[in-house]
Amino acid sequence: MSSPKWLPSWLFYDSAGSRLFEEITRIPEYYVTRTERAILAERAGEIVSRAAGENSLRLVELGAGSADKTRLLLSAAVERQDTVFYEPVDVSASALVEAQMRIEDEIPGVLVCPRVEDYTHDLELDATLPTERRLVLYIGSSIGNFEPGESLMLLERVRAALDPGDCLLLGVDLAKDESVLQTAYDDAAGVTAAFNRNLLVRLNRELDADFHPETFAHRAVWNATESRMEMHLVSETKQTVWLPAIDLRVNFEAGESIHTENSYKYTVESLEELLQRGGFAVEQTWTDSRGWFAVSLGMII
Ligand code: AVI
Repeated sequence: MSSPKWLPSWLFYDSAGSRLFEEITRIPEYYVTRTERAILAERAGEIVSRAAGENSLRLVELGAGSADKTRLLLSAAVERQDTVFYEPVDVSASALVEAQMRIEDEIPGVLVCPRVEDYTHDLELDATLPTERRLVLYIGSSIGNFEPGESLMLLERVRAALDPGDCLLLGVDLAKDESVLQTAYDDAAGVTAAFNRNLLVRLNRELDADFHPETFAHRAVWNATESRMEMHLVSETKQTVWLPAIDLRVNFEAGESIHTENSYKYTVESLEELLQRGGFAVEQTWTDSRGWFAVSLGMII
């Protein structure tokens, strides 16, 4: 048992967790999704033509599509060319089927070619025509949930799957006033708390554990040294939890925490440095008027 205790944040995303995350994206305090959407709504045409140059564009998305944000870029691409190939890459076949139906239904001219792949381990893309360029989307601040070394490895893996002229659009949340971050990760309606505790509900169901999720308090903490928001579940009592499926008993002191998530916050400089270290030349970075979120376009040269 490691000390301090931690659980990997990918465990959040069972079907209930994915629904709760969707709900988080709509709560007033969670500015992340709507701020990135506003940047893309204003800049989609510019981003697409910058990435395409004189060529036609094929969009690849890491993850099964961030709904209306992806739609903005696809619509901008369809305005430039009659048919746009869109390849969402995800481990979940059902999420891909859902994205395919939604996108093909809503944006005539987009042909969806889903790829069931774990892009955090491997990424293989089809060869493109000489007149085509790829634009890979990794938006939604998803990279923020990886440790710095993992983020770099992920970019290097993406780069290895691309050719000169291909681009990556990376969306990250920027470091800002602590109180804004604090309320975004600990909202008044308790949706983020439910999202965090759902991890224990999942362990109860899948590993037959006997966590009492209501005895764990949701804590969101700004770690300025590491430039990240942390989420924790803090045991309110001294207790022992049993996970029979893996024959494990875990003791908690009152006040002891399980660290469940890191959400790294960048600066424009650290974002551009990450892209460069990952092998991309920075073409342009766009932010919103408050400087809360950034999307940056990197190209392989
Ligand atoms: C998915 N990811 C970008 C979210 C974030 O902001 O780090 C997950 C999240 N955790 C709490 N609220 C939202």
